[in-house]
Amino acid sequence: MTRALTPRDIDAFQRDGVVLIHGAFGPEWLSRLRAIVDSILEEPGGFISDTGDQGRGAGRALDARYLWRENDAVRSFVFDSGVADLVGQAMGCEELRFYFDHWFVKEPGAKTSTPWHQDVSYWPFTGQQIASLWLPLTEVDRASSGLELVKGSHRWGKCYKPRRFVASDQKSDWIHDAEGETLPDIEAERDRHDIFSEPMQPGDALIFSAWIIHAAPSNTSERTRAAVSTRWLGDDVRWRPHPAADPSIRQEDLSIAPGELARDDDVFPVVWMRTTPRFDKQS
Ligand SMILES: O=C(O)CCC(=O)C(=O)O
Repeated sequence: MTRALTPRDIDAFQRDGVVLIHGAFGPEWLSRLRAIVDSILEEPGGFISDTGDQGRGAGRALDARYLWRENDAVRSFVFDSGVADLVGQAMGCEELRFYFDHWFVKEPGAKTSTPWHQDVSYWPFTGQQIASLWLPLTEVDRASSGLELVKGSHRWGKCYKPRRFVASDQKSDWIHDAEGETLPDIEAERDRHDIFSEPMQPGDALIFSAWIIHAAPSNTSERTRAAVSTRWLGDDVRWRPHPAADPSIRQEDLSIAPGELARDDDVFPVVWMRTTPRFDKQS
């Protein structure tokens, strides 16, 4: 176990949809994770979107996913670092399955922002116990593309229509089939919301619900900004493939049928099981 979350942390996650854990990961993990980022920048693999034809340091923005399938260092972080333990405690589930790893790099001056969105809109699942742990590997604040989240929006009872992050992104053309309500213009109405927007140090972590609305501005600072999200599935999550869902995992990759719990041990491996009573049972 990395460390026990406090009742306050767990309450904050349940109430706000996000909790900040200071110093969740130490220098050893950070240096391993930064080495992974360097290798991604040098040699981007599949599942990648990259503006980087100008090369490093020139406003390049890149995101990469599903490295865990082939990269031992990523697997080690997912399985051995205690990351699942933090998310499992926050969600209050009995077991936690891994979905995928997602790396975000914005070089100094990268104009690419991550627009306001809700992760669950893009994913082929239903269920409340879906969350990510977002870990900055560099110092972040608003100028250097820190993550911002609309507190409490995970409880609005809405699954908004997904939209492409970058209009010209041909790889995301599955998004055009999306149904649902359009996300409100959060940027235009910032003052109507309680927005989490705090500077973070490398190793601080945010655990947030897949239902919460969040975004990250472009990187107007002079330093590279890198972060990794790991995505997690709890007890109530069911497989729900639909036209507007990310097709990276296909029905034929799975041993479960639509509507069934996401219990495919190869594609969504169990990484964590509860060994201590839940906080609400202790109190
Ligand atoms: O780091 C970013 O720019 C975006 C992160 C994000 O949206 C996520 O992890 O869901």
